[in-house]
Amino acid sequence: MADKLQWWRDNRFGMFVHWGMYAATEGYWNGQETEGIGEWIQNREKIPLAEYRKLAAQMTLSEYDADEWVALAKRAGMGHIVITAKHHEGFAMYDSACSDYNIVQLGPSGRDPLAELSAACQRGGIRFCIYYSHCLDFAHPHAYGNAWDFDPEQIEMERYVEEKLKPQLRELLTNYGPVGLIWFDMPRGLSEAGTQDLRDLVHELQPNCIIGARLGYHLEDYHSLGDNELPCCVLREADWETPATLNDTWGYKRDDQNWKTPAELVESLAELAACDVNYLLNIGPTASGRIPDGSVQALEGLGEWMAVHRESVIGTQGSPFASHGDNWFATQRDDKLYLFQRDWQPQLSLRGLTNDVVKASLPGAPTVELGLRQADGCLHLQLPDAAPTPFTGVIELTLDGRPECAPLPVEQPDGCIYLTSQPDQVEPGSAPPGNAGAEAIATELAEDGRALEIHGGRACNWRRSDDKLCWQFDLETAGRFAVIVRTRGPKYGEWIGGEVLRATIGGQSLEAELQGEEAVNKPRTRYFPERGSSLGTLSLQPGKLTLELSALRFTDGADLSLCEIVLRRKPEDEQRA
Ligand code: JFZ
Repeated sequence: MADKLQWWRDNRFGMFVHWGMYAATEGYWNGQETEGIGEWIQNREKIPLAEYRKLAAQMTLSEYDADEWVALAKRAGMGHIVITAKHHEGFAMYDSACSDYNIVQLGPSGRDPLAELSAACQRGGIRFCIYYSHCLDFAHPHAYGNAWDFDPEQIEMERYVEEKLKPQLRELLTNYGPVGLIWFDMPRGLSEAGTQDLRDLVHELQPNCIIGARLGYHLEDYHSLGDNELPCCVLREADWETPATLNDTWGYKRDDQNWKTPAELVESLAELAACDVNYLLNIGPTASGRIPDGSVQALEGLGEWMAVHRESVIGTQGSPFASHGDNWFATQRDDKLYLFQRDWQPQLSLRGLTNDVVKASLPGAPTVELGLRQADGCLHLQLPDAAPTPFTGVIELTLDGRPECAPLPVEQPDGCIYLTSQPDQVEPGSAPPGNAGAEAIATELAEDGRALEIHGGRACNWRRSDDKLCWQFDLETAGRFAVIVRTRGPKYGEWIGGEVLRATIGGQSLEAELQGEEAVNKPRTRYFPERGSSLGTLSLQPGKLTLELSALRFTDGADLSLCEIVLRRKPEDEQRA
């Protein structure tokens, strides 16, 4: 069966567009700047429908040029655009016959922005895709989300499903040409059978349309990480995507100028590609259809990097390595391996690759000769002192075949063994998998009905001291190693800690309280504070070893969320060796 997700995997990178009447408020209500993400303003401020609908008059589209949007997306290296046909507010940004609460009926221009974007995408050769809020609809009395105009006790969701949801899906999948994917969001109130019905309806109308990302009941074709959440390791078992903002809102807010820099965007994109995860990066246009300057600048900056390094990201697969180093990660395509350096260093050495490297070059300086040496299982690259191009550095390797790597993590030349969690199937009581993954042995559900699980390469919902995580790794030379665990705090919050963890390797154990004495600086830590805590030092003998980790004490009110473990060789051993 030809895989209908292949174009999406190959694209790697898409543009998200949050555009609706919330844009007309610019994040202000009654002259006051509002808190939170812009597209939720009606809900947050409990704005009556009768008043909110007047915003339609300001949706002039006077600066809207769909071809310009498509051109910007293409310059940034994006292969598809996902636009909000209807967000939670319930206002259709297209010509809908089944509800006059739409831009063509109520807006001053009479234009249908979705029709224009669909046509522009076709002209530009990129995929047109749709976001549709399928359960929250602040304008319909029988959908969720509006408890100030309607009585939630009276919701008969079936009525909303038949009166609006299904008819609008029919319109969208009939009148706007081929739709690459439809992005559902915030499942709530639908049964599994009702959700399956939506899937069937989409497929009846457009068999090749991909169903993403938050339909519900795991009935999506691919899954979504949390907003702006970057995974902690390669997610090999399923298809994933990270939806992300350029500032701190999806819908336009005039005064949110907290733009990510092109450097951050490049690093996030490259790292997501290395983790086998797609990136869906948002713009929030104004009521007139203008893309904010901060967004344009960020995307243009990213686009300059992409103009040189596109090949290292688009159409690649995630890293073949069992784990990455702190300063490098990788993607692959056929016999090519792309190495990324976070901070440019003239020497890059790494272990775990078993191929012969035929050629090494810099896409940013193709004529520069690089030093290349492979000895004792280690690859050494000698690079120019300064990076040839700004942002994340890229080295292209041509191998003697497809990349082959050691199946277990090994010690890197920096003296560290990095252990990350794979989202493997959890089989209570089974033996540790041989693929460097963590295995969660969740014996019983915790009191809140949830069990320890691996999500986005992180161990979470960890509540029981009889749960255990195991990793295997290969150690070549004996030594003393510090065991450092990296755990994460709540989104936008403070790192907490205070838990007591026990690590056991080959019969020796360490126990310590998490103090968070080490900083962790990666793109994934921008929204989620992450710190490293040492559990102490163990003497290890060479061989295939297993680390077991359990939690002896938890911190009230905090979620123990484990991102990564680092075994770091003590320097005195290096000197002796
Ligand atoms: C949803 C929307 O409510 C929001 O307005 C925006 O459209 C965003 C892309 O998606 O918000 C969510 C939904 C799910 C998660 C986070 C935010 N999640 O699973 O972490």
